[in-house]
Amino acid sequence: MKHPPSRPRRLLVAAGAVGALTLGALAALPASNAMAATGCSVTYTTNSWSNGFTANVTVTNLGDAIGNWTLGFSFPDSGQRVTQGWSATWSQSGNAVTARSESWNGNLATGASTSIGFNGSFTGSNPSPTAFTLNGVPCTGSTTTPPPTTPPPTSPPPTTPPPTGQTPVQINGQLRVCGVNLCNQYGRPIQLRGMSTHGIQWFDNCYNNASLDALATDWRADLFRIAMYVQEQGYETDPARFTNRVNTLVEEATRRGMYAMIDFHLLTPGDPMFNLERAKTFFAAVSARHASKNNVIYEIANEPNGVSWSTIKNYADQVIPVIRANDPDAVVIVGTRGWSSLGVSEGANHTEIVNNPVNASNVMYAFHFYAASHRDNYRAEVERAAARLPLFVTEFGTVDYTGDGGVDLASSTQWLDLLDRLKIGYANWTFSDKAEGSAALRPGTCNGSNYTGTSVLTPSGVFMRERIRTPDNFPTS
Ligand code: IDC
Repeated sequence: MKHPPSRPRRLLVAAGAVGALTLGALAALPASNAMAATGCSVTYTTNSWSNGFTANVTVTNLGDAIGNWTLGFSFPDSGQRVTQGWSATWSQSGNAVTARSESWNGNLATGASTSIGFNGSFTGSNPSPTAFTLNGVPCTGSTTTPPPTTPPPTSPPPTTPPPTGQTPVQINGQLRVCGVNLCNQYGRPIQLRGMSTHGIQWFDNCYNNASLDALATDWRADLFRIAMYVQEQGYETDPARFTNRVNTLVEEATRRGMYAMIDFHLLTPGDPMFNLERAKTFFAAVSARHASKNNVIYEIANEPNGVSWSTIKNYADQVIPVIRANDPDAVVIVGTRGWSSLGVSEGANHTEIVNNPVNASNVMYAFHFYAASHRDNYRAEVERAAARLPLFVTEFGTVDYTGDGGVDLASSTQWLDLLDRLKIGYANWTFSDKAEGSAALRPGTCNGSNYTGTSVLTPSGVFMRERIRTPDNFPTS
């Protein structure tokens, strides 16, 4: 722990805010340490179901700035367990729980807060812990522990509408996976809604100032997914050119306050291992370039197919560390078996992931659907999976799985209603003018300069623009 050189001790109102050092210990310490003010407050809130729960813990440092921290508390009931934590390294011994800061959230200035959390299980009751310590000092600043009997909220608490004139990234900031959700900088679950490019090797002319302005301001999209095919005349033919183009499009999304999702669009062959070295090279480059941004999401494998989950996991376990080495706090999305169907299209289901998740935190799993082809059994699987895994629909179509045919309005509406309810983010295939049903722009649109309004849109585009324009619900406290 680093302390600033000696300076007057801050007066703290909260009782016990100054460390519990004895006078003798004070005398023995160098002056700078003796002057360090300590103190903290913690809020601990839970949402529980039959015998599981999610706990969100906000830690506020009331003392001098610290460079790393350890939070400690004890579960009141012996059956309570931390099963999966995030935004800290969690451990448990008996009833005692410890959460150690990560490299990216260890620094806490005076008055600064950080939100961490975990999924837990319990056998008897699930009382909230009442005593917390930060670096060994009791957090008496004001500890809020709602009574354990509070039922989980059935609908999100009312939120202040976001200030107008702010972009999705200004409002939400750095995102983080929290339990099965994607949370914003206030630690609150959000849903991102946006569009995917078509293959940038084919429809590059569709991504220009006018079209991206329209996406940000007329469509009010939160998210822009950049589909960089690896094969089919994509990345493998000219890695430098495609890396540059992806970087430029990330910058363009950033300028407009949208989240940028970098899609390593592997598809044929479906074995991600075929592209492992390319993926490492590509993600090392783009994560270095965008490390300081707070709006980049990495999708490392579009649609693995014909391979087991353990092969996909093996790929992910090698690619994620490459990204994390440069950009430790970015959310990473992992494709799933059977064209990112959570395994369903190849006779499996999400439990193979639950039983063998990737070796990293702050990770989500991709689910893709095409509304005219994938219906109730896929929706039911998403609903089951969403209770246990953080999901992101990084690609879907309103049409059939070929990307063509008519819009299935009924199925598309059912899907999007489900995703809205579960707060699962999505990107629609495609913001392009290809002559196929899934394309949002009418053929020829990208030869012109107008991308706003509905006159340039296909039926799929009209439907998607309306869904995406609907005001966001981004909590700001
Ligand atoms: C489709 C495109 C189509 C292109 C084809 C082959 O819509 O124009 O010719 O790819 O590259 C996916 C894939 C996505 C597919 C889409 C529709 O991720 O690349 O795009 N789809 O078939 N998975 C399921 C459907």
